[in-house]
Amino acid sequence: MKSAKRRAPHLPVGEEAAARLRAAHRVVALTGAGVSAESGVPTFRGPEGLWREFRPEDLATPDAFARDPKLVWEWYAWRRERVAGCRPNAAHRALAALDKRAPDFLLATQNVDGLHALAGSRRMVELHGSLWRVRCTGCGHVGGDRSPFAEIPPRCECGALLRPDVVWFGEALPTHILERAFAAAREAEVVLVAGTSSLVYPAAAVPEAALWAGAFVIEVNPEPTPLSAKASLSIRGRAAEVLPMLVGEGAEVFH
Ligand code: BV8
Ligand code: ZN
Repeated sequence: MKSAKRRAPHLPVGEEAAARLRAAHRVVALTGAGVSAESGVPTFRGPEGLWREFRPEDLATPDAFARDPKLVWEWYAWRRERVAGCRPNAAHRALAALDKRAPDFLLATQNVDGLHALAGSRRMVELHGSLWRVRCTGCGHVGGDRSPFAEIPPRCECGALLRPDVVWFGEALPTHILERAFAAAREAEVVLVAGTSSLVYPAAAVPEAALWAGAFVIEVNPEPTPLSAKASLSIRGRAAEVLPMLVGEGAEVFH
């Protein structure tokens, strides 16, 4: 039986959120660029999200790649360089701890930076792919590692162009990954949504599906988002500060 969705008004929000997370058997977490902001990874919509004068939406599309694969690869090479110097922060570590603690857990991330895996998250799906993988536009081979490319744009042994193994705007997410995220969301008792502007779909529909199914949804973001009014609890704060308190024994500091 799913725990009551209604708030416990007598409890400070942080303490209630921590209590719900501790009591839940089936937990899902959804993260976005805000969780990696404190590791120095540029967010998409933040001021530092821009590369040269391009908006991410201009470069992260099949059309942009068809038009100018070199330009698009220069952008991804620049992001790989930036992220290579970044380390997981306390938010990533708190989610890795939650993965170890919760009986039934899934982390669905929109981030392509690989920091959740570096922090030790295991039960996880990368909804939008990874900066550290490439896919051949000819033979479909998927591979790649963290070493810089010998040439930009890089090519596959078969001679065809390689592309980043990420989901571009206008492209469908891998069905098995999407289904896993929505199935877990529909079964979850508690869903933790951290560091996302909740603007990009279908990722932003994951907590909505959970709410429909009666889950308790906790949002963590310094700014309000379109999800804030719908969430069971919306906590204003930075992920690296709030998530350790929600997951750790330190919830009492919310007094
Ligand atoms: C698809 C990989 C169809 C690439 C990414 C109109 C309405 C609704 C939807 C659409 C629409 N028009 C088009 C669409 C669909 C589109 C979409 O949703 N567009 C949006 C912009 C409206 N979606 C798609 O195109 C998807 N595909 O629909 O396909 C289809 C279906 C079947 C068959 C064929 C086609 C594909 C979407 C995936 C695109 N790829 N990334 C790459 O990375 O290069 S999306 C990319 O942007 C990220 O992965 C992420 O998802 C998104 C950025 O969002 P966030 O991560 O939330 O980051 P953002 O900067 O926005 O916000 C950061 C937040 O953190 C802020 O709220 C901030 O306050 C907070 N924050 C800051 N600091 C902190 C913090 N929080 C906590 N702690 C802090 N310290
Ligand atoms: Zn190939």
